[in-house]
Amino acid sequence: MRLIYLADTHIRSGIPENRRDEFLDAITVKLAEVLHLCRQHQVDFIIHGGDIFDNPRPDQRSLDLFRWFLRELGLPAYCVAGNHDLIDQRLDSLEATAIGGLARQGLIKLLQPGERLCLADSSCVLQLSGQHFSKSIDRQKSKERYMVKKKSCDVALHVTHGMLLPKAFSEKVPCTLISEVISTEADFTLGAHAHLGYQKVVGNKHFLNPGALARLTNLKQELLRRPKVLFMEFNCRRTNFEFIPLASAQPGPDILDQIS
Ligand SMILES: [Mn+2]
Repeated sequence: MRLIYLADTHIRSGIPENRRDEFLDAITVKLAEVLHLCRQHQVDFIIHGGDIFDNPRPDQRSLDLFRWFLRELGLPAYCVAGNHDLIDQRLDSLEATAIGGLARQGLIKLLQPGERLCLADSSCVLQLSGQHFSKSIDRQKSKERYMVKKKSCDVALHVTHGMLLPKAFSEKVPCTLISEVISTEADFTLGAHAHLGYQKVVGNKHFLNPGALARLTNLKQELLRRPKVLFMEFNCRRTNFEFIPLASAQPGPDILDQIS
């Protein structure tokens, strides 16, 4: 069983403040490369970690681009909602958003809180669950939204859109540290929302975030970072994973304003 995980595409037709290129063209080229990678690696499905769009009700060009991507992909696309996908960051707005509409049309499958999907082929039984963004995701003491129980499967994978981090970067930003959720039974916790990404392995538990496909700020790290996707392969004997940098992503200094 093979999959590609991507996150934080922030599809929009307007040009973000710190970008100097045509943002929608740049994201189109990257999504075309993701399609190519999906074919090359013969994936069975993709997972999107949220912030598909930059706005809960994107304009037609943005919507058309993601619909084109899904049509060309022709495979299941499992998604969680990011804060940008929700109206006022409210989880109860999901039905009224663009991604709520895509789910109703059967074009994407939203991983709903508490739901555990069982995806099986001849090589592996995978448990897939997810957690949309919510205002309380990083404010709960129990951190329960990052926790899953593993049940009758070879591998458990949990997708989250919250500020899960190896270490805090600011006292002002609520976050959840990986060390606080280490008792999860998920073998792989896939992160989004933290655009710079990370890879942390504790015992046999993996916490992987390839980082945002879109670079929106001109932080020094963003100038240096190359957007990536995560490829994963499971079978009864082993699990493989690899961060794949996108060849189509332009160097940061060519597309981002640099602070003088
Ligand atoms: Mn984001």
